[in-house]
Amino acid sequence: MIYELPKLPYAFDALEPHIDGQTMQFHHDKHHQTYVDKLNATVGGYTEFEGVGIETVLRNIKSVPEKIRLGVINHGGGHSNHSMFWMNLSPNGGGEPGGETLKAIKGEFNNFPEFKDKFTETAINTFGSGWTWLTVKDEKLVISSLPNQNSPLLDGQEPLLCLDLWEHAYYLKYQNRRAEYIKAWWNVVNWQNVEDRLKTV
Ligand code: MN3
Repeated sequence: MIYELPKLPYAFDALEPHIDGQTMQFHHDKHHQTYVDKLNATVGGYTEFEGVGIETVLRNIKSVPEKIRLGVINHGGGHSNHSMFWMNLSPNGGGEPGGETLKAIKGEFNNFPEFKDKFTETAINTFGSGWTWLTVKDEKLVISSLPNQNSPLLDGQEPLLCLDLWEHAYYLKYQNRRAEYIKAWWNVVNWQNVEDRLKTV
């Protein structure tokens, strides 16, 4: 087994009432675990993956054997995206960022409310299953949605903040009310984690 499910850095119900404990438990223990299991099944027998983090693999997707490349994009993307999603959230999250993050947001989107509106609108308008991302691309902040489990790392972008828009991320509590889930998610965004990521780009 090359890849492992990371532990959640907080209790399942720590993000309530914004994201409920049952959703978190299924999402982490079942959905994320399945991506890890399928990724391990995909790369099983390929020794070149041993000791190589999934982010590094995705950044160098062209060197992954063609036969398993799509499996690595889907399941490796799922593993990488969810690992980041948990760290992007915190029971002490929400509010507005400071530091370099705020500076970068102001530089690209004028101010935090405009950034928040644009990210929210992009998320609401995402069709089907996918994620909305804040990334650094060519030294600029970019908001975009990507389908399925496609990682921005595949495209040379460095992700700072991600929002899972698959129905499994919100359906138990919010059913079809995706916009309500998106609105609630802002209350648990871990801006310190975003700041830490920005500093390593
Ligand atoms: Mn998910």
